[in-house]
Amino acid sequence: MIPKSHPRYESLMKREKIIEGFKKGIVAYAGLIAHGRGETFDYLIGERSEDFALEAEEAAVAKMLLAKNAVISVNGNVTALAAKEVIELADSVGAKIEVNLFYRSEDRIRKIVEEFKTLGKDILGANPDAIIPNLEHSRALCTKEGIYSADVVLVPLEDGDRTKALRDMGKFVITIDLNPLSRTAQTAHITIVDELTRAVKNMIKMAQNMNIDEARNILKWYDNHAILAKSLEHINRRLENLSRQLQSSSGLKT
Ligand code: PTJ
Repeated sequence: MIPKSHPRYESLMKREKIIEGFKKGIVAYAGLIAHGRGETFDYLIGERSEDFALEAEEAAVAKMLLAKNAVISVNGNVTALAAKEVIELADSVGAKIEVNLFYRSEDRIRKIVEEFKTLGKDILGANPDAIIPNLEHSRALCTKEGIYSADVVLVPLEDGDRTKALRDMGKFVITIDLNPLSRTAQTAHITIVDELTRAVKNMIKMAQNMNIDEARNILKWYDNHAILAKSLEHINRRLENLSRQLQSSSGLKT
């Protein structure tokens, strides 16, 4: 049991959720590694939603509100960390949810579908009837009603290949990825460089307060390359400041 007073309570609780998800058979082995990679980038960012994240989150909500068929693609890590919040976001922007796995197994698909069902939500993906072109077979499986016919797809914690394949199908792709250098981050139309749970919670609030005119206006000004550049500048500046602080106190007795 992690005490609430622990200075790293939030981060440790997320880690517990991933471990719990792994024990339940929802999270893949590689999901444990992916989470650690995310933690590292979150440490560098400072574990809060910075302006470049909030701006991208606003644009993502705007795009989903304006979409004809928006779909949120969920995998093992997303389910373990934020299934409840993802449902709330989907309901706020009128999106469907579809399970789509990198390390696909029928057992994990079933468990993820059941996890959402327990929370009161039927999701797509258990019975795929379409294929994303130019992707290795099992990862390409999707549904006509969901990802295949979607105009906007949110793919949090995703791999670059599928992001590119979805783009090549003409879809508008949004991702949430703490690593601004990942292929997904570089390939998506909107890249939210923020921790999944924080991002989704922010987006739920934004969706509740945004009308269609505001959504259109937000998208007019959005520039994803500028957002990625800001995230890298932020990390760079933060590390320089931390390094300067250490240099100015060097020589002091510990
Ligand atoms: O459940 P599956 O089979 O679909 O597999 C899911 C994983 C995540 C294992 C799979 O998609 C994978 O291997 O992903 P990658 O290539 O490791 O990419 C995951 C990205 O998400 C990395 O860039 C991480 O930095 C980032 N990331 C990890 N945890 C978080 C995160 N970004 C935001 N919030 C997080 N909590």
